[in-house]
This record gives sequence, C-alpha cells and structure tokens, in this order.
Amino acid sequence: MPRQSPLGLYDFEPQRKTFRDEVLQGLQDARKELPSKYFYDDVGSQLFEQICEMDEYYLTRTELSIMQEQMQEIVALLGPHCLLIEYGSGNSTKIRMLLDALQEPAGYVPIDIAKDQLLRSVAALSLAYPELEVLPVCADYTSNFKLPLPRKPVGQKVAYFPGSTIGNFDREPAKRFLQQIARVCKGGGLLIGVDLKKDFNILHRAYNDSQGVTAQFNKHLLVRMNQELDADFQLNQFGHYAFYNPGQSRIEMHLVSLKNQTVRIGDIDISFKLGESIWTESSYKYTLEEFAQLARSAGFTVERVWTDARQLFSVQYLKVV
Ligand code: AVJ
Repeated sequence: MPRQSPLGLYDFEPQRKTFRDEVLQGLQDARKELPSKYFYDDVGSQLFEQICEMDEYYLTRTELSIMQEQMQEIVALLGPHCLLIEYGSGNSTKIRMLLDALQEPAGYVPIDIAKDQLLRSVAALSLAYPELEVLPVCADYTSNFKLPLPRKPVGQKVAYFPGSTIGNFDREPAKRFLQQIARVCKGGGLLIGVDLKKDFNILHRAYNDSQGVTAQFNKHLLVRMNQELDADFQLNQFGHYAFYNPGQSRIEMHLVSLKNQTVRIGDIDISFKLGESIWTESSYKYTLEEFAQLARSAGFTVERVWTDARQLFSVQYLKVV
C-alpha cells in the first residue's frame, strides 16, 4: 500500500532501505557496480539538469527541437483526453510542451524516484495548469506500482519516456520494462526518446564534457555514500571514466580507483586495486532498426519515427499491439 500524503502524492517509498542494501551488494561483487538510478537525489538531479544545458550534451537540445517541430502530428496521434504517464519525470520541463499542445488531457501522472523534486515540480505545474489533474507517484518506475486514475474519462493512456533513459537498460530489462508499459497503456501508446548510433567522437564528448559536470555527476554517488551511509570515499582518489564500447553499443561510465585503497562503508571495509572500477551507468545507442526490433519484441508497433536532420536522436510513437 502506498502512503498517501497531503499533496496527493502516492508514495511507494522507493528509497527506503534499498540504497544501503544495493550499495553493499554492488560493491561486494567481484565486478563492482552501482545502479544508476541512485544518481537522482536532489543534488544529482540538479547536476543532471546542468549536463542537459551543455553544448556537448546534444541529446536534450535535439530531442526538444524534434518535439517542437513535430508537435502537431504528435498531438494528433495522442488524441483528445489522453492520460499522460511520465516515467522519470524529473523537473517536468518537457511535459509542458506537450501539455501546452494537447487537447484537454484527462490527467498527468508523473512518476519519479526523487520525492522532493517531484513535489516541487507538481506544485509548479498545478499553478501553471489549474485545470489539469496531476497524480504524482513516488516510485522506482520499474517496480510494480498501481497506477492512479483521474476523475475525468480517459481517451487513451499514453506513456511518455523521454531523454533516451531507455538507454540505461540492458536488452532483457529494457524489453521487460517496455512490456510493463504496454500492460499499463493497453489500447494506447508510448512516446519515447531514443538516442541513435553515431560517430563515437560525438558520443565521447557528450559524456566527457570540458567543464567536468558529468564527472561531478558521476562522483556524486561517492558523495551520497559518504553522507548517507557513513562512508569515507576520498573524491580525488577516484576518476570519472566514460567511453563508447562499440561491441556492446553503449557508453559505459565508471569510477576508477586511482590507487590501492580501502574504503569504509559504515562498519564494512571495501578494498580497491589501482585501476579497479565501479561501473555506474550504461547508455545504449540504437539504430532505428534495432530499436524497432526491441519494440516489437515487447508488444509494440512503431507507428511513427521523427529524427533531426543529422540523425543524432529520435522521438518515436509506439502503439500497443
Ligand atoms: C538520463 C540516462 C539518458 O545516459 O545520457 C548523462 C544520463 N549520464 N550523462 C544518459 C547521463 C551521463 C543520461 N540519461
């Protein structure tokens, strides 16, 4: 049962206990790894927003311009009175473009793991769209939470999953997650942002920005462990390392130990060899054909694909079969 709070939040308390458990599990493995969802606490979400504004990070800018250019067609596909369900709503800026254009949406369900940011953006959104019924859900959106329904009748349920966050998932989990969306949005569809394969130099720059914001974002996981789990990571003894792995079609982001060292997390010791890494994120890149295949395997058909002139990024509308 979710906990109901005054602002109408459906709180599934996604971060209760699990950060500590997942950290200890991830760092005691032979291959050290941390789930990338833990980047997004308040500070981490702000760092991510900073990344989105950088020149090298072409993704956000390109996605927004595709959306802007194709909005008429998008609105026609989503139809009147749709229930918009956003997976990982963040600061909800992209959704405003949709809300401004859609015909009387039945409601908006933002789902996010970062509760404070979620509540802040819901408060702002409710002011800007007083007619809109907003039903915020605080949850790990890959978990099986119950979808709240608005009072108004719903045309079709449409999931919105922008930013190429689908790139964070390995193939099998990506398929399972898309299947879950297909179940939630029966009869409806999914509007999704998917980053495309391209010259690896462009990818490399996007994940190794000259101002070091991505490095700071990556190291924020160390800061969180220090603050929340009584750990003693020295931030200057780990390096940000992000590269494109062409065989696996993904950017891999790591934190690499710059010396042999032992770190304490609470009362547990974790030792690192010089050059040993913590794998903190994968960001898969697709060709249009590869993504269509994934979508089909999860119970969707690709109804429409829009890209920018340089084919850097795609926005796609998938229909539940
Ligand atoms: C929000 C997951 C899409 O993978 O590009 C940005 C996160 N990581 N820079 C991405 C991220 C490093 C981003 N996603």
